[in-house]
Amino acid sequence: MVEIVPEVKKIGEYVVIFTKVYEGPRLVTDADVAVIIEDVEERIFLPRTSTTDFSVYTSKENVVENLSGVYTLIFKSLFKKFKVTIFARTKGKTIKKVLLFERGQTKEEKEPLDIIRTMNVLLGFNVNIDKIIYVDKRLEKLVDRATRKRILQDLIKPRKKIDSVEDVFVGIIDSMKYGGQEWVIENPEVVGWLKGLYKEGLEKETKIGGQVGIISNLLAVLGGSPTIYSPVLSREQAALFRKNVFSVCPGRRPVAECISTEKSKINWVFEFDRTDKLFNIRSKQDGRFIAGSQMEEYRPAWPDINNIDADAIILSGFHLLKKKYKDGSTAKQIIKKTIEWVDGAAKRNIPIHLELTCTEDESLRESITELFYHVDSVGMNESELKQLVKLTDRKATVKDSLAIIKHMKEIADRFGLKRIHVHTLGYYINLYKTGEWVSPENIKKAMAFASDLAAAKAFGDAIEKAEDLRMSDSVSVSDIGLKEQEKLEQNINMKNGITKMNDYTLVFLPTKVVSHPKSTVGLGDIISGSMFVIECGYR
Ligand code: 8BR
Ligand code: GLC
Repeated sequence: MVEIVPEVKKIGEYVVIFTKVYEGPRLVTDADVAVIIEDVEERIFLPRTSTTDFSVYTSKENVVENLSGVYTLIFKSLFKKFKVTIFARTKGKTIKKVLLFERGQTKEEKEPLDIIRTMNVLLGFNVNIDKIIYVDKRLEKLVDRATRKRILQDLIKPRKKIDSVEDVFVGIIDSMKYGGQEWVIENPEVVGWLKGLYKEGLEKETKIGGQVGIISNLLAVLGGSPTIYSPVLSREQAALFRKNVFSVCPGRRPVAECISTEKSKINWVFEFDRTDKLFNIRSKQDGRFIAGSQMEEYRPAWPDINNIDADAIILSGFHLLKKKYKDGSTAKQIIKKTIEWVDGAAKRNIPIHLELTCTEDESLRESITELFYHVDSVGMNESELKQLVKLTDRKATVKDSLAIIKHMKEIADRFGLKRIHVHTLGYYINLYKTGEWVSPENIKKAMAFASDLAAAKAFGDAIEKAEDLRMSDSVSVSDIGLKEQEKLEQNINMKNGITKMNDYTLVFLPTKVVSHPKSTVGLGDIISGSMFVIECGYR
């Protein structure tokens, strides 16, 4: 690994920057080094300087001299606060470091992408295949009159789980009315019916699914090399991963070398937008309904935490645990084992985030909350927040940011969380134990980056390379988000998106929203996942 090790000194009106470049323990004496200095207050650039013709401009007065591998730049400056960006090129590879110089001290300033590229992130345990299905008239034609009648009847009191084909339709329509949901398939015959949808030409595409699959691929696209743990990994699942995603099996190896099962874990995702209709019932929003299959093998048996090298951990997938398995083990036992594993990671000071998903079964939801006492952070959308609060307060609402904040605070207090994050269509809210995480300014940077990612993904369907992030440049910030911001400024004394609430600090960000998104499945995962990783990089 190549690393830039800089030292900045201010002597009278001169600034001296010494830079060393290391490749592992070896000092690189023939690197090309370029330095850009930026006055942060006045936003003035000094001429860029470099050892060779590496940079576009070089000035005669300010030259980086290579003194046997100590690249030295001396220049005159009265700036009190400035930013130094150092580039080093060796063997055709260029790396960058950004420093902020203020009141005689230097501090490293990291950019979100640099963090993603350098953090060791471990993600466990849900990886699945998402079969994306069109919601249109062709779907209606698959059921006869009598079934249609039953669907319309069942809509009055949905079962919130799938025992029959009717339940799949009820789930789609209920999600169109009240927002995206995920129900578990309890009858294997329905799986057969869902598998047949491709023959009807209703299957739009096959994507990687599950929080672990989605977030790890995103980190890899942006230049990271995350590690996953998945108890179920078929050849078909493995083929959907980017090449720089690794897996523990048990050592850290390329995903393709860690195939553990023949059978894939498959979910069916019915994506709809606000113009879609099913049996003349119109959708009220863009969203999706997920029919989730259950599998005996789909339960974690965590690898030894002491053999794992991680700077941050993201956990998810507990919503698909079965209450009871054939060998007699239960979801509760699996969660208990997970807690022991989490405590092991906590002893090693590795920050741990739990990402929630729609969990219809109340007792499973209740068991999942046991994990809250042990992790540092939890993340969710507003409907998942509502499901959580409903465990204790049946009348809970999440109608606006004030209601959401009230519930976030209750949960943070109840479980002693260091961090809780909620994303909605239009704004994100994060709540932190003051002084126990990172500065609100850096948190805002992480939130803004996550919003750009979500906008780019909604706009273009997929992010294939880091440059695709630019697609978010043309997307504007949501009016709903801006209105809620005003409300919070008036009601809870928030300034610049930040306010204190007893032991907690709240950070609010109105976010970019694409008016006609190409796809919405997995957006929440990339928002929560990228934000948490970047914040960990600022710790
Ligand atoms: P979940 O996947 O957890 O449901 O989160 C979905 C999130 O995706 C929303 O909270 C919202 O922030 C984001 N999102 C959606 Br849905 N549609 C979007 C759009 N059109 N533009 C930007 N973000 C969107
Ligand atoms: C849940 C679903 C998975 C989907 C993901 C998207 O994990 O089980 O199928 O890809 O949510 O957020």
